Amino acid sequence: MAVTQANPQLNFEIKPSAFSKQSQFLNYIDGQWVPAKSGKTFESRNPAEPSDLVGVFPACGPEDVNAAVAAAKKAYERWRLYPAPKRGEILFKAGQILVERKEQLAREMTREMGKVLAEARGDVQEVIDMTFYAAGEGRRMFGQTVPSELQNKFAMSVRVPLGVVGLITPWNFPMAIPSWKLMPALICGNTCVLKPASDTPLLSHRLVEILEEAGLPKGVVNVVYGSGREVGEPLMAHKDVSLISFTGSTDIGRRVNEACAPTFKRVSLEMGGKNAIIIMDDANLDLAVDGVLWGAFGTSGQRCTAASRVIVHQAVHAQVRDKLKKRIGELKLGYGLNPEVKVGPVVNEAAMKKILEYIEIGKSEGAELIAGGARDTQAGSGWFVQPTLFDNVKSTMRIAQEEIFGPVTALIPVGSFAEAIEVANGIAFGLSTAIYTKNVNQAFTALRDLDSGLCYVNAPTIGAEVHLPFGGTKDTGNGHRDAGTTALDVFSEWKSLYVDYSDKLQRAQIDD
Ligand code: UN1
Repeated sequence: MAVTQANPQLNFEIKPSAFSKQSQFLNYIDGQWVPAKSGKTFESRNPAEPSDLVGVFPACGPEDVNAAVAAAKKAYERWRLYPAPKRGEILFKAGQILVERKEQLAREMTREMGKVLAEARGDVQEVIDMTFYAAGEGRRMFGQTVPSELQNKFAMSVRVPLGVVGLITPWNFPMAIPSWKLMPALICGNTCVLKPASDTPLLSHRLVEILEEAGLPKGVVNVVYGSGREVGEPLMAHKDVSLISFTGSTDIGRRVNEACAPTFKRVSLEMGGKNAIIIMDDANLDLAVDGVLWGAFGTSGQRCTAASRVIVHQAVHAQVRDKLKKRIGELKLGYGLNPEVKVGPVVNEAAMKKILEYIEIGKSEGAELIAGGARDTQAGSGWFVQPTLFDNVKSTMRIAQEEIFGPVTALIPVGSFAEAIEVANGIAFGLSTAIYTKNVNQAFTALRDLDSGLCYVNAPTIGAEVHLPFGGTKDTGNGHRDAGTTALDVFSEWKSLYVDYSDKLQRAQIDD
């Protein structure tokens, strides 16, 4: 792998052995690695250096989806009967392999998706956490045992799997988000067809290789690569698929919801965000500025939890702006394998263009550009956008309302706590919010009144952990949650069981 030779601007070493030589990758259907039936392929490229080809993947169509669903349907009949603690053992094994390969996987992730190495390690860590967490559920998966209203009658509820589930995952957490869906789906006894994002097929490939190595029976997980139109839509329309779990934009999520309606599929949607950090006049400002830098520019702002709004009390507005301007100027952009780099590229050229368009929209709306605002060609040949700060943004402006999904944040001055909450809630989304304050009354009032699925005090909007529910209100979601025990609710049905051992007809609800 000649990354250093291909780009002389890169002043750090990447061991050639760090990346595998394999460049052709295949679908995984019924335990076999197979090409697309059409023979078509697509490329995955390094966003920091697009001349670096990461791999070539099958570009699938409905016929490949049908084969994957058929394999999953066949495998379901055995997998549903496999005891959950035994399913857990396979996941524990997969977790151990993930621990051993963490560094290698993280490096491949930086290369394929662009996030800096420390964050790629975090992404893999989130997979490890989720895998062990879900594995443990194999010995819990609690239902309820309740008294019956009749004598000699036993009453309880158990979780049962749904069948074949379709998982459609984004590129921004190329392993973590597939794991949020795969691991709970598997522990519940479902079989899966995964369609990963076309920008990051390699990391899903790696995850499935690990599951195979850990002993997952054939057909239990199947992976089909390709576009939303050619793979996603046939999966959503398929009569043998019981659920679609989707993470991505609100626009696509709406289409997923509609596409699943005719077959009454369960649909779990995790969509956009326009997350705010509130900085009150009593906040520790240096801490808050640290939080904004991490929340807004971590993953180059490409998290659904990214802090793309900073609502700041007017008493500390100038101080916060000046501190942010200085600190943004110190952020080093570049290829994320370079340990000095704090901000990597955005995922592809189209994403870069969209972000740059939003920057133009911000300027034309009258927002004041304080830092960044352009493509950075010094950082490398890839899709680099300077970390960008707008000031004096009004809550009604498009840059304060719409998800940009890039390293752009908007400083919105407010005059009071009440106004801060109103502005924070005054958007279509409800994923994550944060408040910096030392006032405990204000902190708890914010936790009560902020309309979002995640709320933080004195920490930024990013950083959710796998054992609590992840998701949002309003246009962010449709009432489901990934992660935590709530993921089990997505991937299982409740079945209520009654056993009457009285040896006579007992009639519930009937007066005798
Ligand atoms: C996402 O942005 O899609 O809380 C997921 C966080 C991460 C997950 C983000 N643990 O920011």
